[in-house]
Amino acid sequence: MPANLTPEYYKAEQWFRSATVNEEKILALEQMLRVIPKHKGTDHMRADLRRKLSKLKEAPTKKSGAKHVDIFHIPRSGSGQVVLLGTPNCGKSSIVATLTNAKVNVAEFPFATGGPVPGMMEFEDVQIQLIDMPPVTADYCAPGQVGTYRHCDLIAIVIDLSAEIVEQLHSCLDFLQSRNLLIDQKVNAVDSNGNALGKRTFCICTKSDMAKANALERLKSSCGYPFEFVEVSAKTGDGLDELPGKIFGLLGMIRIYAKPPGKPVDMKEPFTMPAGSTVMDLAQAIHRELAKKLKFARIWGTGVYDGQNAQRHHILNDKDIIEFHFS
Ligand SMILES: Nc1nc2c(ncn2[C@@H]2O[C@H](COP(=O)(O)OP(=O)(O)O)[C@@H](O)[C@H]2O)c(=O)[nH]1
Ligand SMILES: [Mg+2]
Repeated sequence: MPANLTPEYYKAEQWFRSATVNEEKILALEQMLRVIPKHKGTDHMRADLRRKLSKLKEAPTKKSGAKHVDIFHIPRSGSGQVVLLGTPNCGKSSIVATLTNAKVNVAEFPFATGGPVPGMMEFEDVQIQLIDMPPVTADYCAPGQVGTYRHCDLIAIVIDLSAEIVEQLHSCLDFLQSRNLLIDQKVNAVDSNGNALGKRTFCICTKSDMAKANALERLKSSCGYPFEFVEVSAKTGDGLDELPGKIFGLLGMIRIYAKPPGKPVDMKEPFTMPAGSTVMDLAQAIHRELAKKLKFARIWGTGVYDGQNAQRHHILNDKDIIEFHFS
Protein backbone atom coordinates (compact mmCIF):
# COMPACT_ATOMS: atom_id res chain seq x y z
CA MET A 1 0.00 0.00 0.00
CA PRO A 2 1.49 3.42 -0.90
CA ALA A 3 2.48 5.67 1.97
CA ASN A 4 1.38 8.89 0.19
CA LEU A 5 3.67 11.08 2.24
CA THR A 6 3.02 14.82 2.25
CA PRO A 7 5.43 17.76 1.70
CA GLU A 8 4.99 18.55 5.40
CA TYR A 9 6.27 15.09 6.25
CA TYR A 10 9.27 15.41 3.96
CA LYS A 11 10.14 18.72 5.62
CA ALA A 12 10.04 17.10 9.04
CA GLU A 13 12.23 14.30 7.68
CA GLN A 14 14.72 16.86 6.33
CA TRP A 15 14.74 18.47 9.79
CA PHE A 16 15.49 15.08 11.33
CA ARG A 17 18.33 14.41 8.91
CA SER A 18 19.94 17.79 9.59
CA ALA A 19 19.72 17.34 13.37
CA THR A 20 22.96 16.40 15.10
CA VAL A 21 21.94 16.30 18.76
CA ASN A 22 19.36 14.06 20.43
CA GLU A 23 17.22 16.91 21.70
CA GLU A 24 16.68 18.14 18.16
CA LYS A 25 16.24 14.64 16.72
CA ILE A 26 13.48 14.01 19.26
CA LEU A 27 11.65 17.21 18.29
CA ALA A 28 11.92 16.30 14.61
CA LEU A 29 10.71 12.74 15.16
CA GLU A 30 7.74 13.99 17.17
CA GLN A 31 6.89 16.30 14.29
CA MET A 32 7.22 13.43 11.78
CA LEU A 33 4.80 11.36 13.85
CA ARG A 34 2.37 14.26 14.10
CA VAL A 35 2.21 14.96 10.38
CA ILE A 36 2.61 11.49 8.85
CA PRO A 37 -0.62 10.39 7.13
CA LYS A 38 -2.29 7.86 9.38
CA HIS A 39 -3.45 4.85 7.36
CA LYS A 40 -2.49 1.20 6.76
CA GLY A 41 0.21 2.17 4.26
CA THR A 42 2.23 3.97 6.95
CA ASP A 43 1.73 1.46 9.79
CA HIS A 44 5.28 0.13 9.57
CA MET A 45 6.82 3.55 9.22
CA ARG A 46 4.97 4.88 12.24
CA ALA A 47 6.01 1.91 14.34
CA ASP A 48 9.57 2.47 13.22
CA LEU A 49 9.44 6.17 14.10
CA ARG A 50 8.01 5.42 17.52
CA ARG A 51 10.77 2.89 18.13
CA LYS A 52 13.45 5.41 17.16
CA LEU A 53 11.82 8.03 19.34
CA SER A 54 11.71 5.92 22.46
CA LYS A 55 15.29 4.81 21.89
CA LEU A 56 16.43 8.42 21.69
CA LYS A 57 14.42 9.39 24.74
CA GLU A 58 16.03 6.60 26.73
CA ALA A 59 19.54 7.46 25.55
CA PRO A 60 21.68 8.88 28.34
CA THR A 61 22.23 12.60 27.91
CA LYS A 62 25.92 12.47 28.78
CA LYS A 63 28.02 9.74 27.27
CA SER A 64 31.29 8.76 28.77
CA GLY A 65 34.19 8.25 26.42
CA ALA A 66 34.28 10.01 23.06
CA LYS A 67 32.82 13.49 23.28
CA HIS A 68 30.70 14.98 20.56
CA VAL A 69 31.55 18.64 20.13
CA ASP A 70 28.59 20.63 18.93
CA ILE A 71 30.03 23.68 17.16
CA PHE A 72 26.55 25.17 16.93
CA HIS A 73 26.22 25.35 20.69
CA ILE A 74 27.32 28.86 21.67
CA PRO A 75 27.36 29.53 25.42
CA ARG A 76 25.26 32.54 26.29
CA SER A 77 27.10 35.72 27.18
CA GLY A 78 25.81 39.20 28.07
CA SER A 79 22.17 40.15 28.47
CA GLY A 80 20.74 38.32 25.48
CA GLN A 81 21.66 36.12 22.56
CA VAL A 82 20.61 37.16 19.06
CA VAL A 83 21.22 34.89 16.07
CA LEU A 84 21.20 35.99 12.44
CA LEU A 85 19.40 33.99 9.77
CA GLY A 86 19.61 34.63 6.06
CA THR A 87 20.41 33.37 2.59
CA PRO A 88 23.96 33.54 1.15
CA ASN A 89 25.44 37.06 0.69
CA CYS A 90 22.54 38.92 2.27
CA GLY A 91 24.92 40.82 4.58
CA LYS A 92 24.88 38.89 7.85
CA SER A 93 28.63 38.96 8.45
CA SER A 94 28.80 42.67 7.61
CA ILE A 95 26.33 43.44 10.41
CA VAL A 96 28.31 41.43 12.96
CA ALA A 97 31.57 42.97 11.70
CA THR A 98 30.21 46.50 12.12
CA LEU A 99 28.46 46.12 15.46
CA THR A 100 30.80 43.80 17.35
CA ASN A 101 34.45 43.04 17.93
CA ALA A 102 34.13 39.59 16.33
CA LYS A 103 36.45 38.59 13.53
CA VAL A 104 34.04 37.53 10.81
CA ASN A 105 34.53 36.85 7.16
CA VAL A 106 32.81 39.36 4.89
CA ALA A 107 33.03 38.15 1.31
CA GLU A 108 31.51 38.56 -2.10
CA PHE A 109 31.10 34.85 -2.54
CA PRO A 110 28.43 32.71 -0.84
CA PHE A 111 29.07 30.26 2.04
CA ALA A 112 32.04 32.31 3.33
CA THR A 113 30.79 31.75 6.89
CA GLY A 114 31.14 28.09 7.86
CA GLY A 115 30.14 28.03 11.52
CA PRO A 116 28.60 30.34 14.09
CA VAL A 117 30.73 33.35 15.10
CA PRO A 118 29.66 35.19 18.25
CA GLY A 119 30.50 38.81 18.99
CA MET A 120 29.49 41.27 21.69
CA MET A 121 27.43 44.31 20.75
CA GLU A 122 27.04 47.26 23.06
CA PHE A 123 23.82 49.09 23.76
CA GLU A 124 24.47 51.92 26.20
CA ASP A 125 25.61 50.01 29.31
CA VAL A 126 24.58 46.50 28.31
CA GLN A 127 26.31 43.85 26.24
CA ILE A 128 24.29 41.76 23.82
CA GLN A 129 25.62 38.71 22.04
CA LEU A 130 25.19 38.72 18.28
CA ILE A 131 25.92 35.51 16.37
CA ASP A 132 26.89 35.38 12.71
CA MET A 133 25.77 32.18 11.00
CA PRO A 134 26.27 30.15 7.84
CA PRO A 135 23.49 30.80 5.34
CA VAL A 136 20.36 28.77 4.74
CA THR A 137 18.85 28.23 1.32
CA ALA A 138 15.53 26.78 0.19
CA ASP A 139 16.91 23.27 0.50
CA TYR A 140 20.10 23.46 2.53
CA CYS A 141 21.24 24.24 6.04
CA ALA A 142 24.38 23.08 7.81
CA PRO A 143 23.94 19.97 9.97
CA GLY A 144 23.25 21.07 13.55
CA GLN A 145 22.64 24.70 12.57
CA VAL A 146 19.09 24.61 13.90
CA GLY A 147 20.46 24.19 17.44
CA THR A 148 21.78 27.75 17.65
CA TYR A 149 18.34 29.10 16.77
CA ARG A 150 16.65 26.72 19.20
CA HIS A 151 18.54 28.13 22.18
CA CYS A 152 18.75 31.84 21.42
CA ASP A 153 16.62 34.69 22.76
CA LEU A 154 15.91 36.43 19.48
CA ILE A 155 16.18 35.51 15.80
CA ALA A 156 17.08 38.23 13.31
CA ILE A 157 16.04 37.37 9.76
CA VAL A 158 18.37 39.28 7.43
CA ILE A 159 16.98 40.25 4.02
CA ASP A 160 19.04 41.89 1.25
CA LEU A 161 16.84 44.67 -0.16
CA SER A 162 18.80 44.70 -3.40
CA ALA A 163 18.10 41.03 -4.21
CA GLU A 164 15.06 38.77 -4.66
CA ILE A 165 13.04 39.61 -1.57
CA VAL A 166 10.23 37.10 -1.66
CA GLU A 167 12.58 34.22 -2.36
CA GLN A 168 14.85 35.12 0.59
CA LEU A 169 11.93 35.61 2.92
CA HIS A 170 10.43 32.32 1.85
CA SER A 171 13.67 30.40 2.47
CA CYS A 172 14.03 31.90 5.96
CA LEU A 173 10.40 31.47 6.98
CA ASP A 174 10.35 27.95 5.64
CA PHE A 175 13.45 27.05 7.65
CA LEU A 176 11.86 28.42 10.83
CA GLN A 177 8.34 27.16 10.23
CA SER A 178 9.34 23.62 9.37
CA ARG A 179 11.35 23.38 12.60
CA ASN A 180 8.67 24.90 14.82
CA LEU A 181 10.77 27.97 15.54
CA LEU A 182 8.16 30.62 14.72
CA ILE A 183 5.49 31.90 17.05
CA ASP A 184 2.30 31.23 15.14
CA GLN A 185 -1.06 29.52 15.35
CA LYS A 186 0.23 25.96 15.21
CA VAL A 187 -1.30 24.34 18.26
CA ASN A 188 1.29 21.62 18.53
CA ALA A 189 4.39 23.78 18.44
CA VAL A 190 5.44 22.64 21.90
CA ASP A 191 8.01 20.14 23.14
CA SER A 192 7.09 17.06 25.17
CA ASN A 193 7.16 19.14 28.38
CA GLY A 194 4.61 21.54 26.95
CA ASN A 195 7.08 24.39 26.47
CA ALA A 196 6.37 26.59 23.46
CA LEU A 197 9.00 26.25 20.75
CA GLY A 198 8.46 29.53 18.88
CA LYS A 199 11.08 32.27 19.16
CA ARG A 200 10.85 36.02 19.12
CA THR A 201 11.80 37.07 15.61
CA PHE A 202 12.34 40.28 13.68
CA CYS A 203 13.73 41.38 10.37
CA ILE A 204 16.90 43.33 9.52
CA CYS A 205 16.68 44.68 5.97
CA THR A 206 20.19 45.22 4.63
CA LYS A 207 21.82 47.05 1.73
CA SER A 208 19.34 49.93 1.92
CA ASP A 209 21.93 51.94 -0.07
CA MET A 210 21.18 49.83 -3.13
CA ALA A 211 17.61 48.72 -2.41
CA LYS A 212 15.24 47.99 -5.27
CA ALA A 213 12.26 50.32 -5.59
CA ASN A 214 9.63 49.78 -2.87
CA ALA A 215 11.63 46.80 -1.61
CA LEU A 216 10.75 47.30 2.07
CA GLU A 217 7.03 47.78 1.34
CA ARG A 218 6.96 44.65 -0.78
CA LEU A 219 8.75 42.73 1.95
CA LYS A 220 6.29 43.85 4.59
CA SER A 221 3.26 43.01 2.50
CA SER A 222 4.51 39.54 1.60
CA CYS A 223 5.58 38.60 5.12
CA GLY A 224 2.36 37.76 6.93
CA TYR A 225 4.02 37.86 10.37
CA PRO A 226 3.86 40.90 12.64
CA PHE A 227 7.64 41.34 12.67
CA GLU A 228 9.40 44.60 13.27
CA PHE A 229 11.50 45.65 10.27
CA VAL A 230 14.71 47.65 10.65
CA GLU A 231 16.36 49.06 7.53
CA VAL A 232 20.16 49.33 7.55
CA SER A 233 23.18 49.72 5.32
CA ALA A 234 26.52 48.33 6.39
CA LYS A 235 28.08 50.43 3.65
CA THR A 236 26.79 53.89 4.61
CA GLY A 237 26.05 53.05 8.25
CA ASP A 238 22.42 54.14 7.89
CA GLY A 239 20.20 52.60 10.55
CA LEU A 240 23.08 50.85 12.34
CA ASP A 241 23.11 53.28 15.26
CA GLU A 242 19.50 52.48 16.06
CA LEU A 243 19.84 48.71 15.67
CA PRO A 244 21.30 47.87 19.13
CA GLY A 245 18.52 49.82 20.89
CA LYS A 246 15.88 48.14 18.76
CA ILE A 247 17.34 44.75 19.61
CA PHE A 248 17.45 45.58 23.32
CA GLY A 249 13.76 46.55 23.13
CA LEU A 250 12.88 43.35 21.29
CA LEU A 251 14.70 41.23 23.87
CA GLY A 252 12.21 42.55 26.41
CA MET A 253 14.82 43.33 29.04
CA ILE A 254 15.05 45.92 31.78
CA ARG A 255 18.17 47.29 33.51
CA ILE A 256 18.33 47.70 37.25
CA TYR A 257 21.11 49.44 39.15
CA ALA A 258 21.89 48.22 42.64
CA LYS A 259 22.68 50.61 45.47
CA PRO A 260 24.14 49.36 48.74
CA PRO A 261 22.41 51.14 51.68
CA GLY A 262 24.17 54.40 52.49
CA LYS A 263 26.48 54.15 49.49
CA PRO A 264 26.37 55.55 45.96
CA VAL A 265 24.73 53.57 43.21
CA ASP A 266 26.76 51.47 40.79
CA MET A 267 25.67 52.89 37.44
CA LYS A 268 28.26 50.93 35.47
CA GLU A 269 27.04 47.40 35.56
CA PRO A 270 23.28 47.03 35.63
CA PHE A 271 21.52 43.76 36.30
CA THR A 272 19.41 42.82 33.30
CA MET A 273 16.13 41.01 33.86
CA PRO A 274 13.11 40.12 31.71
CA ALA A 275 10.53 42.93 31.63
CA GLY A 276 7.86 42.29 34.25
CA SER A 277 10.36 41.09 36.87
CA THR A 278 9.67 41.96 40.49
CA VAL A 279 11.86 43.05 43.39
CA MET A 280 11.92 39.41 44.55
CA ASP A 281 12.84 38.07 41.09
CA LEU A 282 15.88 40.33 41.09
CA ALA A 283 16.85 39.43 44.66
CA GLN A 284 16.68 35.75 43.75
CA ALA A 285 18.70 36.25 40.60
CA ILE A 286 21.41 37.92 42.66
CA HIS A 287 21.49 35.50 45.58
CA ARG A 288 18.91 32.83 46.28
CA GLU A 289 19.71 32.45 49.99
CA LEU A 290 19.95 36.15 50.67
CA ALA A 291 16.61 36.67 48.91
CA LYS A 292 14.88 34.67 51.64
CA LYS A 293 15.87 37.40 54.10
CA LEU A 294 14.57 40.25 51.95
CA LYS A 295 12.40 42.62 53.99
CA PHE A 296 11.74 45.42 51.53
CA ALA A 297 13.48 47.53 48.91
CA ARG A 298 13.74 51.24 48.22
CA ILE A 299 13.39 52.33 44.64
CA TRP A 300 14.30 55.39 42.62
CA GLY A 301 12.91 55.41 39.10
CA THR A 302 9.73 55.23 37.07
CA GLY A 303 6.30 55.18 38.72
CA VAL A 304 7.62 55.69 42.24
CA TYR A 305 8.69 58.69 44.24
CA ASP A 306 12.41 58.82 45.02
CA GLY A 307 13.42 56.25 47.57
CA GLN A 308 9.91 54.83 47.86
CA ASN A 309 9.60 51.64 49.85
CA ALA A 310 8.54 48.72 47.69
CA GLN A 311 7.44 45.21 48.58
CA ARG A 312 8.65 41.94 47.07
CA HIS A 313 5.97 41.80 44.36
CA HIS A 314 6.63 45.35 43.09
CA ILE A 315 7.24 45.26 39.32
CA LEU A 316 10.48 46.95 38.30
CA ASN A 317 11.00 49.31 35.35
CA ASP A 318 13.96 49.84 33.03
CA LYS A 319 16.66 51.96 34.71
CA ASP A 320 15.24 51.69 38.22
CA ILE A 321 17.73 52.03 41.07
CA ILE A 322 17.18 49.59 43.91
CA GLU A 323 18.42 49.34 47.48
CA PHE A 324 17.72 46.03 49.21
CA HIS A 325 17.00 45.79 52.93
CA PHE A 326 17.37 42.40 54.56
CA SER A 327 16.27 41.16 57.95
N1 LIG B 1 26.27 48.02 -0.87
C1 LIG B 1 26.24 47.25 0.21
N2 LIG B 1 26.91 46.08 0.21
C2 LIG B 1 26.86 45.30 1.31
C3 LIG B 1 26.10 45.67 2.47
N3 LIG B 1 26.21 44.70 3.39
C4 LIG B 1 27.01 43.76 2.84
N4 LIG B 1 27.40 44.11 1.59
C5 LIG B 1 28.26 43.33 0.67
O1 LIG B 1 27.59 42.10 0.36
C6 LIG B 1 28.52 41.03 0.27
C7 LIG B 1 28.13 39.92 1.22
O2 LIG B 1 28.23 40.39 2.55
P1 LIG B 1 28.39 39.42 3.80
O3 LIG B 1 28.26 40.25 5.00
O4 LIG B 1 29.64 38.59 3.67
O5 LIG B 1 27.11 38.49 3.61
P2 LIG B 1 26.74 37.09 4.33
O6 LIG B 1 27.07 36.03 3.34
O7 LIG B 1 25.26 37.16 4.56
O8 LIG B 1 27.52 37.00 5.58
C8 LIG B 1 29.90 41.63 0.58
O9 LIG B 1 30.54 41.91 -0.65
C9 LIG B 1 29.57 42.90 1.33
O10 LIG B 1 30.55 43.90 1.16
C10 LIG B 1 25.39 46.94 2.42
O11 LIG B 1 24.70 47.36 3.38
N5 LIG B 1 25.50 47.67 1.28
MG1 LIG C 1 28.75 35.41 6.18
